[in-house]
Amino acid sequence: MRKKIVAGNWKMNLDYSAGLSLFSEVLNMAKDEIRGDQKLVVCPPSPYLYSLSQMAGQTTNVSIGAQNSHQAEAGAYTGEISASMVKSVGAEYVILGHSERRQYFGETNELLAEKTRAAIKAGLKPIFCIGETLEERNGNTHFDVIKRQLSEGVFELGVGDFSTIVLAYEPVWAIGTGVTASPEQAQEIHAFIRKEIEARYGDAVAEDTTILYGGSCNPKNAAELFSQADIDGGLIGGASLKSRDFLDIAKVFN
Ligand code: 3PY
Repeated sequence: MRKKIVAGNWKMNLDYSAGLSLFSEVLNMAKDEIRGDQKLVVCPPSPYLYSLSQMAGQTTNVSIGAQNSHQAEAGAYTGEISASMVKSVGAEYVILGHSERRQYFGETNELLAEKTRAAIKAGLKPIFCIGETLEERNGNTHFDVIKRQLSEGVFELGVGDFSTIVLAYEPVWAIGTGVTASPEQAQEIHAFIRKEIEARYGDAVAEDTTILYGGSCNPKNAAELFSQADIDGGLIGGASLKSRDFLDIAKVFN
């Protein structure tokens, strides 16, 4: 059975004390409300990673993730953070390839392949984001775009390394816009992604890969989205900044 994951991407929001309060609420609620076989991943701004990891302690169903990490192990890269640094402060996951990184920081599939390799080498589990723009969907090239993001971004990994990855389908037109893909639109792409994984790595790996939906997911639309056969949870933006909303989304699996 593949893992059900609800991950919160706080992006560049909340000051330190607001971040600690929010995470403490999430931890308390998760104790009573989250099933043992489910996973919550909280991805705060990097200066908070260590404190949140300490707070989570031995909690097994709440993990911490970074929002980015560099492709090099160390060196003269002012302002950057390596995957091993992220790992050393207690994080288990790292989001790679979010469309905001692709759009504002020029991250290409090739660069993301390097970042993914570095993250896995450091012992992190990448949450690797893919998704098409509105233009690409309207031009009917969305399947090609997703296929290329997969083949250039993660499909050169060996099967063992690929098995550490969580994929997140986030249509760019649904990020921060309040517009969500319909459950049918999302399921169509998730099924396509799973088929592509099957073609590359075989049926068992495809069946085991967790594929999240992201993009304006909230407590109102989560149940319908997560009830689709190939949607295994969500990567949550704005709604992860409110503990009640975040947990209500995660509770859909109860
Ligand atoms: C969103 O829901 O807007 C996201 O970008 C989640 O990563």
